[in-house]
Amino acid sequence: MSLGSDSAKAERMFRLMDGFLKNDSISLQQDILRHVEYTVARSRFNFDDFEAYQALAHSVRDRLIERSHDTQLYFKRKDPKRVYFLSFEYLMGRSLSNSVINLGIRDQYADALSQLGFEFEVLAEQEGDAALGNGGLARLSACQMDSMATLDYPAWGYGLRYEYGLFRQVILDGFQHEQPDFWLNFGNPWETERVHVTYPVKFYGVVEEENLNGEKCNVWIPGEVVEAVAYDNPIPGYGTRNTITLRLWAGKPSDQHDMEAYNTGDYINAVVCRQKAENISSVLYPDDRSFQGKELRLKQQYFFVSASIQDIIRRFKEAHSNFDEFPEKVALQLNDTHPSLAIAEVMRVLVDKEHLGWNKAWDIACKIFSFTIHAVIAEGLEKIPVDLLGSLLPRHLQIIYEINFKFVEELKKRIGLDYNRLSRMSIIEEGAVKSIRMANLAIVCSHTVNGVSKVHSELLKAKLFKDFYELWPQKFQCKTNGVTQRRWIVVSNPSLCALISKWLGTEAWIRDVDLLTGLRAYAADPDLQQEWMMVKKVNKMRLAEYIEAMSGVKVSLDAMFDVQTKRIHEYKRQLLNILGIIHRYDCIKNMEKSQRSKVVPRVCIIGGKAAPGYEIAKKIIKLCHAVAEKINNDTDVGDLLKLHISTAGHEASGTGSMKFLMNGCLLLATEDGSTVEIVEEIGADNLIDDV
Ligand code: B1N
Repeated sequence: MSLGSDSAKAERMFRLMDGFLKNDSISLQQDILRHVEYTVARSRFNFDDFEAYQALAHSVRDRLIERSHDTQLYFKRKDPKRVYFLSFEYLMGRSLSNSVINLGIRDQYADALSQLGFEFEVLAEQEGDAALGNGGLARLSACQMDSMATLDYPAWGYGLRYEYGLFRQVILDGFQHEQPDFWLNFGNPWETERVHVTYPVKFYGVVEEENLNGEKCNVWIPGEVVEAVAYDNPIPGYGTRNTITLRLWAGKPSDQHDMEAYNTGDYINAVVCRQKAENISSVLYPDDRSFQGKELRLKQQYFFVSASIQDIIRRFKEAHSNFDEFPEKVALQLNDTHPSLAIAEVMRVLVDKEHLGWNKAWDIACKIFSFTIHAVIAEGLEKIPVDLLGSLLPRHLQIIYEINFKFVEELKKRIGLDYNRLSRMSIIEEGAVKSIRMANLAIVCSHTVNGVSKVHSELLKAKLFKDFYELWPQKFQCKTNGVTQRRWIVVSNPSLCALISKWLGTEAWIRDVDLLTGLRAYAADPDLQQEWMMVKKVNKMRLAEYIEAMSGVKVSLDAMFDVQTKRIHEYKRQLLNILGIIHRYDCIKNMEKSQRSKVVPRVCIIGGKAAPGYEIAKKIIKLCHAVAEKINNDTDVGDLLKLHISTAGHEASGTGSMKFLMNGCLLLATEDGSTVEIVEEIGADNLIDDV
């Protein structure tokens, strides 16, 4: 990648900046101190761990910005087809360690910090989580961003900048209580606010027909306009300069909507109303897999979709004037149905603003969208009440009706007047509450539809979307989920990372995960096995210390740690787990004392949040605590069984198991989702079936 401009001015700028920031120990120390002094505004002779973390983060951010500029410049020149990933949720977690590892300067930073009297690991602990998502789907988005950056894709991620991430869980007397996660409290060093990248997003109002050069044209006169402001988060690839952007939108009051429009003469109220705009992006909905049809959620979805589409079209128009080229330059990936209003929005822009004509616009839309489904059951699919959509986005409702009308007409030609099938496939669901089936809309428009594991993808074809599969078999694909080894081994388990690199004799596996199979050759080597056990033991000690610090429960290092950490859901069967623990307790109690020495001691660890309104899940949490209370205080059973509940059949894929497996766990699993493929991958000789 080159800076490239040959103008004299650019040359001079380049010389003035003295090239790129340097990564030797002295330069890093200077940068950190400079940020302590001028960014954090603390004396460089007196600053604490948190201030050191802030300065460190800003010095890393500088390096990310350099790469991000280069990346944009490079792709602007090359003008390749860009992939735009639209997701309502991203679980990025912490960025510091991940960034310095991907930049390849972790050791240099550690060295620089130790010279300043700080420890990298300690400062890294100062960072909070960016928890802008619920669980698997949101973390998958984050892992995909890391992979796209690493594989040099010209990609962008788009989403919403929630001010409150997923609620914090507090346990009082065994019950879950929710507390707000105002994660931006101490500032966010990773993001850049782009005050000039803003777009108006319209809501409510009416649609009027106008005459434009003899042609009928629809004009949407909004009742409310909110400004979307871009916040850019750099995502560095590993071992490459490619640094892509996760662009998150925040709501700001719009100046377009003149204060007079409130027409009240009441200045105070007018200002208070403006302030409401910020509410759009304020809070993440904490319910996953249950769908409620709330207006604010729909507003959030349209808000981020509309801003993203405006941004994408602006970028396209900078280099192109003919929309025929749009599908060669733009690919839009819909992460579940949450961003699927993008389809109606693209149609609205192409037809009403760019005046392309319906057929041409539809032809373009059908070439640019692809759709990932994460749901397993029909009840999990989003349905938007027609009345709600019609009031919030009147023009979009018209467009969706038009798409559906044309689709159903076409369908009649293909399948005849099979009214049952026609009504099943229609984008509009008739019934007590007439609603829009967002998944049907997304399938009709997308060129590709994928499930997230083999069994899930087959299920979509055989059950959930059978009618669509029979119509368009070529659209349906499987893209089994994965997780990035950069986060889930390199960042989270440095000693295992060192072991793997040592035995493979290379770090290439950090880029290409398939190379891990090279370890097979040494699997039987007693030296490797011993080193591996040692890594696990040390990690186990760290976990035991953490458990004691968090809950006061002392656990034995000789026990087997039996962990289930994920959202609390009936289908995930935490209840089965806890019943199993009660049974084990019962067996130990009823056992002859002499027999007890044969029992493998266990520490059972259950962790996860319940959606605030999910009563049964909350009761499961209380049950776990009640059982733990009983078992952990029974001196008769001692270390043979301990239960720690962390406060922190229907699975489409499941990704948690991958994270544990790549760190050397034994997996006790149901034969669903990705487990089936995990068995294929590890081989039958590593499987105990039917225990
Ligand atoms: O997506 C993950 C899968 O590994 C899991 O099996 C699957 O359950 C999960 C509405 C969801 N499905 N649906 C959601 C999340 C948020 C929301 O508001 C639905 N999450 C999944 C990744 O493919």
